[in-house]
Amino acid sequence: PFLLTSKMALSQVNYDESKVPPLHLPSIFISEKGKVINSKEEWESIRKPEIFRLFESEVYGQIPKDLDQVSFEVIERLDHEFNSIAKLEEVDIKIQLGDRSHSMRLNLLLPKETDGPFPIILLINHRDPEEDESLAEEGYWPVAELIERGFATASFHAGTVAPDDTIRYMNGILNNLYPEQKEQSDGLKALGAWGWGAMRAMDYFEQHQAIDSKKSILVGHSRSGKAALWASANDPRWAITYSNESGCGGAALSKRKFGETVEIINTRFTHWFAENFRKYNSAEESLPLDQHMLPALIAPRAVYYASAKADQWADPKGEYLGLQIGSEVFSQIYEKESPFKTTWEELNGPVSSNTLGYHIREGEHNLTWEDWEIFLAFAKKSLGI
Ligand code: GTR
Repeated sequence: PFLLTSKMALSQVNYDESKVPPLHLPSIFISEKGKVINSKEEWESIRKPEIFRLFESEVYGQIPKDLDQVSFEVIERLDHEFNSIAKLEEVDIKIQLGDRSHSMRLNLLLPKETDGPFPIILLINHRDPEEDESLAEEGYWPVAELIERGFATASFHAGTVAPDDTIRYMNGILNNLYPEQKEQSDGLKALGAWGWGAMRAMDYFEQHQAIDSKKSILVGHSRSGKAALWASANDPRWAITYSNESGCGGAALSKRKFGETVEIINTRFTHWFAENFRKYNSAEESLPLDQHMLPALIAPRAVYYASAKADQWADPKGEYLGLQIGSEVFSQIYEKESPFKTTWEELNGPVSSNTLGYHIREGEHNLTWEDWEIFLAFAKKSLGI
């Protein structure tokens, strides 16, 4: 899908299961000092903060939490395509920190029929609807269907916090609010910035009378799915996190080196991950963590993954295994039963409990109505609606 440099010849991209190295994953339950973690208290006070810090320093970089003030300027618009069923709020969220400030745009649609409060679905969007007119048809953000099912739904464009560009990514919150992060090897990068954007959207939902922010769902596809997972690990306000085909650096285990690898992603997308992540280019064995630990950081809140069969670049098996192994924190620490009883090879149709779920569908890399439909059945069950 892109030009590989001579150092990373195409032949190095592995799609052969028999060539996947034996998996030696760092244990979720053994602390850095070698203590075996048995209880919720030990998990939350010892191991969970250790793992969080590892992801922050070695993979994604920090998401700064400091800000002085968040304010909202809302324009209610009537001239939009969903006017017969939904109210549209265009929200400019303004964040101030000392004498610095940044504004980001959020679009929120609320069902018109009743007053709510409505459960809320936020989509982090890195695709441009103006350049990509097929978006609505495919179901990437199926506003009408979500509204008809009684959800409020919102979306912000990734570029409103950090442009998705190797050079221009700083022209957002990095330059405007957190310039000191640019000098740090574990400093904020684009994926973290998009996660930060989701937090500011949540700030708006929390004070909105027509929104039930306790019934909140954060959704991201692919690169935005990576951001959604990291956002939710940083922000306990999300009830459900749905990562669609987020692959390398998201749902999939890096140490399998199947499809996209750490080196490839760090070389093509130098603006996504912390600088420290580059230490693991072609050296996944030395990673002190892997992506099975990311859903563990979100536990006991609900986590859902989806894959597509033709999306081998994102390593569907590595995505399933990551969630399956990570689900041990849900079952062993929080007594939430894991639905992932079957091996990958025996998997046959969507599997879910109230807290965890997974599906794989036919077809290519995309977020489609089919994905939403299967996911929404899980979401309703999980939220009890
Ligand atoms: C690809 C990238 C993946 C994934 C995808 C997307 O080019 O290699 O990691 O993020 O883009 O966002 O659609």
